[in-house]
Amino acid sequence: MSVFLVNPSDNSFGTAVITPRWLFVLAAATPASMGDPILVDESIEQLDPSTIQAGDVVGISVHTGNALRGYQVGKLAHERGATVVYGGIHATLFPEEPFERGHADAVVKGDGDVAWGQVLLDLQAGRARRIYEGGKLEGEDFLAARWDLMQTDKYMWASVQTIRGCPKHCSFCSVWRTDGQKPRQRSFEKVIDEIIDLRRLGFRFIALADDNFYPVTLTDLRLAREQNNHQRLAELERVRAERFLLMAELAKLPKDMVFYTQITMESAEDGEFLDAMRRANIKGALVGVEAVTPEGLKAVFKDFNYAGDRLVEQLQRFREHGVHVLGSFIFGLPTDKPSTFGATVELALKAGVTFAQFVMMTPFPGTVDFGRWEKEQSANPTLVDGTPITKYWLIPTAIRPKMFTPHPSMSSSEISERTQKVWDRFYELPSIWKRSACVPTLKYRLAFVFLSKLYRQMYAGTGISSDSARRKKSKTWARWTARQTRKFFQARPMPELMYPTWEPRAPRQKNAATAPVQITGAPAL
Ligand code: B12
Ligand code: SF4
Repeated sequence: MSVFLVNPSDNSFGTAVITPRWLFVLAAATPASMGDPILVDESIEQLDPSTIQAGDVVGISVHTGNALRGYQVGKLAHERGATVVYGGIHATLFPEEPFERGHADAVVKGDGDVAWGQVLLDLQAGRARRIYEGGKLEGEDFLAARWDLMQTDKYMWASVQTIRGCPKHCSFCSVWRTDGQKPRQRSFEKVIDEIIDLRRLGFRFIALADDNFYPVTLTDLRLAREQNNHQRLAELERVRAERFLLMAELAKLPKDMVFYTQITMESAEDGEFLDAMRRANIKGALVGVEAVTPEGLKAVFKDFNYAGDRLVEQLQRFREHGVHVLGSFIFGLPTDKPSTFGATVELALKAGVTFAQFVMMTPFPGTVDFGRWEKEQSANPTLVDGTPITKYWLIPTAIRPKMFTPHPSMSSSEISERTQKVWDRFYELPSIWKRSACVPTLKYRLAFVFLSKLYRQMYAGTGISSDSARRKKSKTWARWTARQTRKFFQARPMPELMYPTWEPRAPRQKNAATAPVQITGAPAL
């Protein structure tokens, strides 16, 4: 019996920007008695179904955007006589859908670090169940990824997770529901050991694949103090202290290492934290700006962000502390007007963000926005080719609408066209060249230009472009650019790099709320 793990994607570029971490974590969760799993990342190349034999097990991860391709992969694997198991955020939110659409034999909800091994052992023993509750594991139970199984010449950045969960509750995001609002932090020793594994292999660019790298704000600390909530204050301080310990250790790694993460805007007020990030070589962060007006921020429950000039100042503070910003902006909010598009891109340029993404409002399942929309649609559902629009991920990409929720004053095509213009304006060559001055040498300035163009192109090829001809052209171009760009990220492997010797630390008490792995439902096999 061979074990396959497949990361589904309709778009294969031959080279991928970031490693899909789950693939290498589940490889680590595969019992050694079953041998090394075969890893297939379709963002590099498509699965060859003929490699699957009857009796094999195929694990497939689905998020909402790749669910349809995931179900096709499940069908192909099932036709080859394999047992098909699904997991990932979409399967967690809709555990019945893989059975209805993707020939699932079993589904894992939640974290797979423990549950996946259990599924495989149960399958081997002929006692597998339909649904496994993987739960929300504590940080110390997260597994280190099996980087030894990675095709090192195919990725630009590797991804390491340091914390899971986010205390915020933005209306367009499901993370706080699926991953929980309580931050689950890995110990810094485990994170550093894994990063050393990667640097030894020749990876010096690492994405810290966290929901929110800044889980404790200065406001949280102040409120806990004002409320004399000693227990909460102690917990917040413990979480924060661990962040600083991690950053202090990151700072000791080889100087050529570059980290990148995702963070909330409030961190701009925390100079001590930003300085620690700079010392740790965390050179960039995706900051969810979302909207540039107070009404827009209110609409997405993100009124902890600032608007207007105050926002520009906040974004500039990151730069002042040596952290580059990838600003993330959403278009299509009910409060958006035609003038919002120009104002947003001008703000992004004025604030000096190094990269920017302008995404169309998408109601992701599990979010407040989705719940509201589903309710609105329930009386008289809109159908596209027989599929309710609230299940848009099941609509083939070629006919899938670009926008789902009608806007009060603009048509979907108007929003889409205006969004394209914003991308074009931000990524026009003179603007990119000006921004590229942030890197030291001509070689890196060229890399910056390539990366900017690739970023813009990959987005055009994966959803927001307006026609299929443009998508096809974008894909060919992105394939070529991705190959060239990867060369800039290559580094000399450092097999001589030593792992630090860690002082033992007292084990922490486990959180009683952490769900253990359970098996529910009737046996499937
Ligand atoms: C890092 C990250 C990125 C990175 C890297 C992506 C990559 N190549 O891996 C970047 C920045 C590129 C990115 C891009 C996008 N992302 Co993103 N991303 C994340 C983030 C923060 C962490 C993902 C991660 O690596 N986690 C670590 C691994 C170990 O955890 P995991 O994937 O959850 O896997 C565990 C379990 O789910 C389970 N599991 C997973 N698969 C399987 C399979 C089997 C068989 C089993 C048994 C178990 C199992 O076991 C694993 C270990 O416990 C998540 C947030 C999140 N909490 O998931 C969002 C998230 C996945 N992204 C999201 C979105 C929307 C996007 C974008 C569409 C954003 C955009 N507008 O462009 C793009 C899409 C890119 C694409 N085409 O895939 C959403 C997805 C929502 C949804 N319902 O699908 C999330 C949940 C964030 C959010 N705010 O809601 N993303
Ligand atoms: S968008 Fe970011 S800050 Fe908001 S809930 Fe999701 S992870 Fe947290």
